[in-house]
Amino acid sequence: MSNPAEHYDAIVIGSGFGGLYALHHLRDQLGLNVRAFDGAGGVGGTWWYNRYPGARVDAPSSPFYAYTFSQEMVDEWEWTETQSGQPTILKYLEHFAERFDLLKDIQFETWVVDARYDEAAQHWLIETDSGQTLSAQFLVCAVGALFVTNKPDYPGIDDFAGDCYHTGRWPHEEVSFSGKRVGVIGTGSSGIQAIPEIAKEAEHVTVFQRTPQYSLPARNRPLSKEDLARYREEWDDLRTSMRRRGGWPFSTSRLRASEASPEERRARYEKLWDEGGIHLSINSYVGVLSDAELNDEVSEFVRDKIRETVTDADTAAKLLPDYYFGTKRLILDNGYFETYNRDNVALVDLRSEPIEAFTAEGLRTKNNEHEIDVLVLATGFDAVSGSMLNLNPKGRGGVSLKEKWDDRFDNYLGATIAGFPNLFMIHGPGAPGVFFTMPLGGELTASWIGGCIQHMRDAKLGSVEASEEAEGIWDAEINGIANRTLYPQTKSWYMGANIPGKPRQFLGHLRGSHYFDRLTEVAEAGYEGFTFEPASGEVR
Ligand code: NA7
Repeated sequence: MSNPAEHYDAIVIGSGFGGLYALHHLRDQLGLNVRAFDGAGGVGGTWWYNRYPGARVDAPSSPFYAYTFSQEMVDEWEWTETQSGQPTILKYLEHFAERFDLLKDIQFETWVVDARYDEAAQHWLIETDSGQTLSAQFLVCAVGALFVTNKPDYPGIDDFAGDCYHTGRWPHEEVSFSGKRVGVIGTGSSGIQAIPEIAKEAEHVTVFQRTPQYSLPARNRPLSKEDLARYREEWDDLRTSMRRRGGWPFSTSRLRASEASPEERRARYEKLWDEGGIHLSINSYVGVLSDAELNDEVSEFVRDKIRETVTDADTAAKLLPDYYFGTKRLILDNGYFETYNRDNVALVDLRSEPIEAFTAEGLRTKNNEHEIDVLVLATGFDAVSGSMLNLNPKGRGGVSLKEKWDDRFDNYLGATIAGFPNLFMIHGPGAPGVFFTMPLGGELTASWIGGCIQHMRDAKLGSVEASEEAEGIWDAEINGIANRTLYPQTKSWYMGANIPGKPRQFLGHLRGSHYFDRLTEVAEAGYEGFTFEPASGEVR
């Protein structure tokens, strides 16, 4: 790999929302020579892989889960539903790639299998699974916050002889459940979206639930032409509002629970429940995610809704969540709890009835045998850090990311790592990721990366690297924010708690708007927390 045939200014890995925008920004707005790689067969990232039945965005309204920077894109794309399905979002990303002529610079079905920093040359050396070697001054990792799938290691799971699908690797060809007995493990967003759809078709569905979840009615509906026209007209203001208000252009509630009577609060929860989407979480009262007593009240309200919806009392009892509302990823559903009123759906509570082993025909729980034809694993991801560790770049001194992140995912600004010069992450640990609107977050991060690269070009600098001291300060900032909330008290993938042996650490920045202010401040202060080296020679 010492003398690669091709050299680029930047290599982008990944062509989801973040990677596509990074390619466009660096190539078309900064004039860099950029190459992108994706192991998938097309653009889309998360939306290319997660094509399970029922997959749809859980944003308040589709136009805001989209690129924001181009008024033309806003004007020409016809969103038709408030919560678009996966096929629509994938088409949107394909349209974006075509419209900005990005495809010619993306190599699909190509995995980057090695990435090493060459300190003398101040560039990254890249090797792909097709044997190509390349170099680039900058490596932009847009490798996805939800990419590496989590497969349970139940005894004998590989002996199961029927079809097995993970929601995060759903096949491209149609999967028929007709006449089939289906087992679904996992009731996060993916399971809760998929189960009602599978139940409509399958002969029987058994859901194996480890943790009962809060899920709010999505109330997906057609997007009116009037709303769409208004969004287009007011786009500049809406975009500013999204940037300022944590990702969505809606104000969050400033109401104080203590100033309302229990009856008034209940009436407010009812109203927000009827509105659907995330409103119960962001628009009820100040402090739902930090005040345990208030959270308990909202939690109990949702549990009451589950009791009202599910007709069989035993099943309803098993479905009642017992952690703090909103401290695992909030789920929006389209008829999830109602699905348990169907004759062909059964629920197994793994807390009282754990899985003991799989067989060729199905699985055995503590007290029962469950014969199934199809197994659906909706068991989530090694989230946020998993895809960077999967890439496992080797930084200064040949130290690998696996070594660096052995016990903590140290980073600076969620975008850089000490010891890994000229490497940038989009939606890495320490960034807002899912706590902000992912497409806008990707745009803002890629633009910040572009700004840093431009700064280096202007000053003829060869490398940029975060300091370990800055990482420590950043870690304290992230945890300081998280520790003022109830999030750390719940075992969730936000805390790394869904993967056995994964270091426990809050993986995101909870104050997205503040985070992007911080990025700006750091740049304006001359990239505080970073050290630069002058270019060692002609920067290739
Ligand atoms: P999630 O939210 O991580 O959900 C995974 C589900 O699978 C969850 O119910 C887990 O239970 C369950 N799970 C995981 N491992 C096991 C084992 N070994 N046995 C039984 N059950 C298990 O992933 P999703 O794909 O649904 O959603 C990911 C994100 O995509 C989501 O947050 C949105 O941002 C979109 P647990 O709760 O851990 O007890």
